[in-house]
Amino acid sequence: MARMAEILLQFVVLVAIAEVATAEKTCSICTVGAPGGSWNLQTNLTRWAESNIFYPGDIILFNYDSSQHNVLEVTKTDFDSCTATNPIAAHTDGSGVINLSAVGTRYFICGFNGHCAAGQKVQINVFTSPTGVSTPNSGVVSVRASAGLVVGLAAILAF
Ligand SMILES: *[C@@H]1O[C@H](CO)[C@@H](O)[C@H](O)[C@H]1NC(C)=O
Ligand SMILES: *[C@@H]1O[C@H](CO)[C@@H](O)[C@H](O)[C@H]1NC(C)=O
Ligand SMILES: [Cu+2]
Repeated sequence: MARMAEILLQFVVLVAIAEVATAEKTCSICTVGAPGGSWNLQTNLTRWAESNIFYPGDIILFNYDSSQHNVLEVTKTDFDSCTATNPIAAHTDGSGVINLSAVGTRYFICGFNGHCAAGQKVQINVFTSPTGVSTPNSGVVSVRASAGLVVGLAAILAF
């Protein structure tokens, strides 16, 4: 039981470190898919999300052709199953300004037929700001340090 918890915790820590190591703080007002992509079927939105790190107070902007796409904020369950019938919020006018006001995960899909299943979906992980406020371009090192603390904690718990 304790061994199981230890393995699980180490796995969580490794995932956290991997995420921090690949993400960089590249925006505080972040246009989804930019640069080089957009909220469409061509952009690898998972890669876009993973190439950024988001803190509370960051803003993400959706820009899209409203005759081709929309933006639905959904639950994790609806994100996973690409269910568009039960959105938390819907943006259908070609834009969408989302305030990532709190730590947590937000889920967005396109509600047009087949688009989510084809990959037009994005999960945004909002991390605790290292300084308590949004600090573009200065967070990564501090986040690494707190990941180190978690490793230390895991080591202590292992004994
Ligand atoms: C999108 O990017 C992710 C992360 O880099 C990668 O794992 C995935 O295979 C890519 N998807 C496509 C369809 O290329
Ligand atoms: C975003 O939300 C936070 C927390 O509610 C708030 O303090 C901040 O002013 C908001 N930012 C904008 C641009 O509305
Ligand atoms: Cu779409």
